[in-house]
Amino acid sequence: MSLPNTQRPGKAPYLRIATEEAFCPSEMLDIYRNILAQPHVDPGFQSLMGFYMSSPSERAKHIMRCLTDLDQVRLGHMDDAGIDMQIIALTSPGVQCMDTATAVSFAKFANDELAEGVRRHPTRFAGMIAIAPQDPAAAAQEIERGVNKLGMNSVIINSHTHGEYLSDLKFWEIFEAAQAHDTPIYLHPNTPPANMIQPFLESGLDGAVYGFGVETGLHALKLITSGVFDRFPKLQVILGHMGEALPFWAYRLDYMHAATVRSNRYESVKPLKRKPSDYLRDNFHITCSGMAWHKAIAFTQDVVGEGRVLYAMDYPYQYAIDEVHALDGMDMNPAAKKKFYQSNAEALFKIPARTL
Ligand code: 1DF
Ligand code: MN
Repeated sequence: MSLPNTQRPGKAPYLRIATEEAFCPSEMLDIYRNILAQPHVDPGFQSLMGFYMSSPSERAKHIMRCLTDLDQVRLGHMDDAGIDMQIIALTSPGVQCMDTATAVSFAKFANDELAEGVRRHPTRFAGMIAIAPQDPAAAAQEIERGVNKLGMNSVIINSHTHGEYLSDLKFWEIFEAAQAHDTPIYLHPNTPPANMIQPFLESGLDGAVYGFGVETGLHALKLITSGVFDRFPKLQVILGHMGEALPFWAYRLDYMHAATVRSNRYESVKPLKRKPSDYLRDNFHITCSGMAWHKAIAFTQDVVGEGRVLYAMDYPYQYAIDEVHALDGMDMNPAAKKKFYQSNAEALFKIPARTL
């Protein structure tokens, strides 16, 4: 067994832009503390933030210290890991565990805080717009404000909101705004909702280890099968964690979705204009957050194209310098590697292109 390489990665022929990086204003922790003190707490939220906010473990303490910082702690870690730039989003579940009024107002507060951080460090940070799906009209307005007033060009949504999925028509105003402003939506994981979590929770599999991926992959698939992308053909959704395994499912999804439609088995499974995998190829971008694994990355590039697979670290949850060395060392042609680390992110998040 060799020790992980934690040497500072040197300059590379590309910028390293990490695209699923989390932050949390300390004011959000105050709101979370109140939610956790209520008599009925969502079991996923209790398991996730209840843990990080109270555990004396090194992991929890490291994460809490990094999350709240948008200055020297974060920049120091980025320098140590060779990360040129972070695309930063409010950490999961963001405002989606809050009541509607709190969620709408706190999303604005968090976006203002993040915009300030980006203004302090404009060459190192870019931000995603947090929204409250609880109020789709307000969410659409916040996307407009985020783009026009705060200079942010992407949206973060942490999967389900109180057990509801964006495949429900009542949320589609959000997609309309995202398409109109050309802002991709990062569909980031959340813990499974109360009516799904029990079998995960009893085995300790509800979090990033597996529950996140199952729940978020399901959410993305519900978007596809509900016809969101037939209605909003330019909409772009970003998935982390190697597409929450959907590229690996593509063949079976295509076959079985077609078979299900043909047999009229469910009222809810309507014909789509295209195959499920066609939407993966045209309406999704995929990051390698949590999956610094060349074979999975190469497979995904093969399924959705080199222009749609991006680097992410998932700071501070997976702050692993050795993974940067592993990805730098991937046997991948230099043009594709530059797209992966730099140019795809510059295009998708509208970052002014920089030379090295
Ligand atoms: C964890 C992982 C937490 C990820 C996250 O946000 C998160 C974790 C609260 O390990 O508990 O974003 N992740 O994306 O893998
Ligand atoms: Mn994450």
